[in-house]
Parts: sequence; structure tokens; C-alpha cells
Amino acid sequence: MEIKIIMKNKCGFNLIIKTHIFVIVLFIVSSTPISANAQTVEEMYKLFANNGYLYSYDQTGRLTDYQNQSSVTKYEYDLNGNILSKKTLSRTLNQWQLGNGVGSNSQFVSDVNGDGKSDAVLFFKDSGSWYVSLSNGQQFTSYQKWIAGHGVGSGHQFLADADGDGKADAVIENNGSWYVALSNGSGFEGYKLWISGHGVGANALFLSDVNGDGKADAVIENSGNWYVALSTGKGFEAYSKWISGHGVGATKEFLTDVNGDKRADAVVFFEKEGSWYVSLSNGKSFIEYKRWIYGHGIGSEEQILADVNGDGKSDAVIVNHGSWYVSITDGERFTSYDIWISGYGFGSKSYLLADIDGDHKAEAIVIYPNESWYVWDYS
Ligand SMILES: [Ca+2]
Ligand SMILES: [Ca+2]
Ligand SMILES: [Ca+2]
Ligand SMILES: [Ca+2]
Repeated sequence: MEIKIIMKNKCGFNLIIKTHIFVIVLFIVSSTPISANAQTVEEMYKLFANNGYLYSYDQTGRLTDYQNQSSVTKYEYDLNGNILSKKTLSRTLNQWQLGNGVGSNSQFVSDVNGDGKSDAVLFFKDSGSWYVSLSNGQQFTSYQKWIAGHGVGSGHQFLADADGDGKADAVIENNGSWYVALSNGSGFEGYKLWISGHGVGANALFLSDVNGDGKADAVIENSGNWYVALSTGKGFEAYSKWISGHGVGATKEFLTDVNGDKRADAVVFFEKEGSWYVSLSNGKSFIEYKRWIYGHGIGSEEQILADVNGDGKSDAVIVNHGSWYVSITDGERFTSYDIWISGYGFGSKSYLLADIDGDHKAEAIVIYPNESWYVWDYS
């Protein structure tokens, strides 16, 4: 568990621990044999399935790499444009990784088949298609379309276990109507309307279990008012207000369990002061909020709450220019932060934390603008 070395070592920024990155390069603008911006996941799949190559070029037109299903060859140039190196890496990438996420509107990492490992899921807004690539603990395996026509043009999409069977379900919200497509472990079943008139014009929307019954509830926040519609497993009940005056003007809001009682808590982050306020759930409401830390994440690019040490409590993680700072929760506050990773994910468009190998500790995942996915494994 090399990540622990970095936690204990305070020398900080220059310390890069050994990583195991198992996703390499997925999609880069190519001129041949297929044209840029024209690929769908299906087209990418077909290309590689036919042993086709993707060629990538930099802005000056130099070949930077070419790849197919079994290898990636990368070129490096010096300042004069001479080839410095040409390296070929064999790879065990699968179709999912090769075409991963091209053109997708939302990306999720959550366990959809109930084996304890979080899976990669992509949502395409135009077609309402949801693609799933199951995690086998070491990588994401071949993707499959689990449903189409679910959430075309929708405002919000969620992936959480709404009926409490241990498998995350595909849920969308549009104009206050929430539609749920339950996972059966190998597909999402036909969607059904679970509630309407909940969340029109809301500032933030969540699907997370706030009363600890294992079923994710539909929660919205607006002007510091948090409204909860509990899941019965077959629908969302009428909503009620659980707290007011919590998070007005906040930079970001979260709904996740920070004290380990299985009930998701309402957390808000203010970027100017780097302050995090927590309002714990007692199962029936959110109790008076308290500040759990300040000075953590001032000016940061991204903030994430996820359990990184496997104790069942979500920790406060911030990312800035490829540096990941972690503040572990002890259940009553976020303790002083420490740098866990540096030089990882700079320039990426998305930062995610999810447990994809089933060890209960979240791995750090980044997605680059070219839809390359990388996973930081601690081992
Ligand atoms: Ca899984
Ligand atoms: Ca479910
Ligand atoms: Ca619930
Ligand atoms: Ca809690």
C-alpha cells in the first residue's frame, strides 16, 4: 500500500509514488482512417474490431502515435522536430477503453451489477443511451449498451441504487420528473416515473440514501433549503424539507455519508475560505450544521467527497493542478489535510473517486478532454 508512504512523508510535491495506470490512450483526433469528430462508440468499436488503426497528430501535423487493439506506438520529438524516441507498448485494452466516452454527456463510476466493484457507465443525451463497462477488479471490461431512449435531452442523470438491491440504477430528472430504470445486473429495465414536481429550478440535485435503508432518495437543494423525497423502492414519496439556511452561496454541495452511519449527510463547500460545513442526517432531517474544516481547497479546481481509506466515511479531497489533497474524516470533523498524489490528472476535464477493485477504498480516476480514462491504483 504505497499510498501510505506518501501520507507519512511530509516532503510533499516531488514525491511521486509508483503507479499502475491501466488505461492508456483511447481516442485522439485522427485523420486516417477515420475522420475526426465523426466517431460514435459503435464506430470506434468496429474500427478496432477490424484491426484498424487510429493515427494521431499534433498541431504541427507530426504523427504522435498510432494504435490498434493490441498496441500503442508513441513518437517523441526534440525541438527541431527530430524523432527522439519511438516506443511501442503492447496492451490489453478492450473495446470499451479504446472508444471510451467519445461524445458522452455524463460519466459515472458506480456498481451496477452488485459485485462490490464500481463500474464505468456513460450516458449519451441525444439517444438516451447508457453504456456499461463492468469492472473485473483490474480493468473495465467490454462495454455494452444497457438501455436506450432513457433520458433523451434530460437535465440531470444519476446512477445510484434506488430500490436497495445493491445494484445502481439509471435515473434521470427533467423538469421535476424523476424516471428510474432499475438495474437487473445485466441491463437497465424499462424506466418508470417515480415522482414529479420535485426539483424544478433547483440549485443542486442528488440521489443518495439519507435515511439508511439502502434505497437512494431524491434530494434537492435550493437557496439553502434541502427537500427530501424518500425512496420506497418503487417510487419516491412526497418530499419534505429537512433543513433550511444550509449552503446559501456555497461553491458546491454534496450528499454523502461522512460519519459512517450509512445515512448521507448534507455537506457544503465554500471555495473562498476553503470551508466545509456538515449537516448530519438523523434519518428524519439534517441537524444543525457545523464547520468541519477550513482552509482546505481555497482556489481548488475540484472538490470530491469519497471514502479513500475504507472506513465507511467519505473524506474531503481537493484537486489542484494535478495535486490531490486529502482530509480524512474522523466522523466528527475533517482532519488536517495531506497531499496524496501529485502530477496526476493535470489538464483533465473530470476527476472521479470510486472503488473499482472492491477494496472499499476509492481509486482516483481522471478523464482527459480527448476521453482518455486513467485510473490510479494504489498497489
Ligand atoms: Ca460491479
Ligand atoms: Ca438497484
Ligand atoms: Ca433511503
Ligand atoms: Ca451520516
